Amino acid sequence: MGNHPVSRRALLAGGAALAAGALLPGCKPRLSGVFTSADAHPADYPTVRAVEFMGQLLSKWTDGRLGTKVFAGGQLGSEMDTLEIASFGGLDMTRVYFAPLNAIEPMTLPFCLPFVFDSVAHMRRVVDSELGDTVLASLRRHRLVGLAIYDSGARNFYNNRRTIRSPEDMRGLKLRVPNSDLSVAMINALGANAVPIPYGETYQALAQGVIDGAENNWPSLVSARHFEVIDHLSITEHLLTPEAFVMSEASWLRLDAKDRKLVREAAKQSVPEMRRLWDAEVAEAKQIIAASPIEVTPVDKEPFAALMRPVWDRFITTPEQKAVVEGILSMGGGNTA
Ligand code: GTR
Repeated sequence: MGNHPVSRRALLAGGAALAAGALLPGCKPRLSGVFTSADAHPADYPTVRAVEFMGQLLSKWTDGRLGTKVFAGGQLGSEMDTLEIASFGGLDMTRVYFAPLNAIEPMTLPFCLPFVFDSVAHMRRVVDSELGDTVLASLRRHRLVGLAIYDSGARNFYNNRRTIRSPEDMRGLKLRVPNSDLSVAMINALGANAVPIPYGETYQALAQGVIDGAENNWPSLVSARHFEVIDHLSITEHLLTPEAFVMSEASWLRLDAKDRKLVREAAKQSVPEMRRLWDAEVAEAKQIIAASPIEVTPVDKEPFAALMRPVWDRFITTPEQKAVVEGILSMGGGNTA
């Protein structure tokens, strides 16, 4: 839903000018310390509010010198776009799902494996541990500074063709996935046909029948209005992949050591706030779906896991990736999503 081309173009032009050092004499590279940030979700979504919360902390700590301004609703382009813009310095920050990072950095793949996390509590334990820092730090080679990892809950399949109880029911269904080879492979492993489409174009593709369904978490199903154009939801919880909040290295390098510390601290403090907002958002979305005509089907996850599990070996190939996967598994068990 990127229908604000003017702000996007202006921002890109500004970034390109900065990158090329092509500023008019007398112009300072940064007119204010307000960091521009992008998000595919609408203004009231927990990820957007968490980045705004971070900005409020920064503003409080610096008497308004630093802050954040979030361009929500995909105004600045798809998540792949905003990652690219941030990496060349045209945007200070962006919040993306981990899947669009797969094509950029293989160390992001472990968090995107199906059934690798067994609960929200497990995912939170992992991202709060050194493993979270290791994965965020891997983005530095792509001129991105990882600031925080946010929740994204459990993802389920939904469609407007039929009830999905087992993988056999998925045969031939055209299902939208984020733009990532791993996402495509895991859906195709179930016998469905994966169709990579940017998040912001999914509603239209569903409404027009270009695809039969998609998969996502409860809040996205509601906030992106997918629930208005689907009939069947199956609780597969096949992914508990989190969200990444990153800063452009170019913007980071313009900060002095004290401000970098403040940015890191504010990002860190935004995580518990995000989780508080997130848990409330999930509960509300579940209520909205329960009150809708959508058929909600609990499923036996085992047959899904058995078919999807082989993609792990295809995408986890380096000793570094394997160490992350082993670390994740060693922290599992016990809690339910
Ligand atoms: C959502 C995620 C978005 C977007 C989307 C997707 O859960 O928060 O950032 O990536 O999934 O499926 O593309």
